[in-house]
Amino acid sequence: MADGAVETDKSYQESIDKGLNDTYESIKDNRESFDFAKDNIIIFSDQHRGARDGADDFLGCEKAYNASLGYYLETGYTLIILGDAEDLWECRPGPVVKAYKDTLSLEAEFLKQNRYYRIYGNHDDYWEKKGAIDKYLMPEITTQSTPIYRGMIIFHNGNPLGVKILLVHGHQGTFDSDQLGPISKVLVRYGWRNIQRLLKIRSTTPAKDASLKSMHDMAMYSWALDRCKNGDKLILIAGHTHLPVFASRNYVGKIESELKTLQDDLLKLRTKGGADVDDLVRKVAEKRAELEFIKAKGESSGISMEKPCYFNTGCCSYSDAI
Ligand SMILES: [Mn+2]
Repeated sequence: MADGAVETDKSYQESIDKGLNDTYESIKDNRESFDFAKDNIIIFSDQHRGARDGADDFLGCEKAYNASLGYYLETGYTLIILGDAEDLWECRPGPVVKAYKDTLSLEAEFLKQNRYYRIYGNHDDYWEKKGAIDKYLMPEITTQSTPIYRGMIIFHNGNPLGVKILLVHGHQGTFDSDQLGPISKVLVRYGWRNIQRLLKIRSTTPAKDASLKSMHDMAMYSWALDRCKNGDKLILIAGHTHLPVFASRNYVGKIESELKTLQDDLLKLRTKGGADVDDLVRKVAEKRAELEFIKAKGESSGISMEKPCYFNTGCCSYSDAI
């Protein structure tokens, strides 16, 4: 078990394993090669764009997001959108597309330059049907149609090391997605979701529940680690939890580990005796303040996993865009 690991329920893990295995199998041929020494890629997920009402999570993020798109557009980056770009559980597609025409037009500029890929999540799986994309998304923004994938694999040109990066939204295996057949999906979308909206019942999804977030992160990490241990050189990049994870460490995990290093340094300095410790005490105190600040913001507990085979893109739902 990794440091700071969160116990994962066995049946939950099995469900996530199955969901990710099924998706991985089904998208194995959807591969793109890049020259990672030259090609820059930016991945955003979980914008949850709505209709500019009180329930619209993207509203506060719009300025920072559009500014970053402008920056990455001019600097030649390839843009990958990793799911839940629109919240089509809360809104109909037409009004959302209309509300964010400028943002979508910016995304379309990447598409025109063949620097755009898009993967759907659970909140925008409406786009799995090409007809829906052509009807709502494309005509408003561009005449160029683009597929929106279930997932994709990217790798370095020629793949000399055999390393693959799997890109999926990360909802695979959860109740809201792969466990539902097409009929159930329709019932959920048009039945349960309406009741939920009316009665303001909150979904228990990883994006909203801190302990589930950590459990879900651990489940996705464990799946990727298992694949690696079985000889598949795989790095998993997902979104969905709204919790950024870089090289298998979340933000809290990163700050906790930096704090521990500073505290150890301080202890060593004090043991030696005589040295001026004030500067280091201040650094420890500032790091502790940073940790308590992000914990109070609702970030879940520290995750620090043993192998850097899992990354999470976080979300685009805050004014600072993370
Ligand atoms: Mn999601």
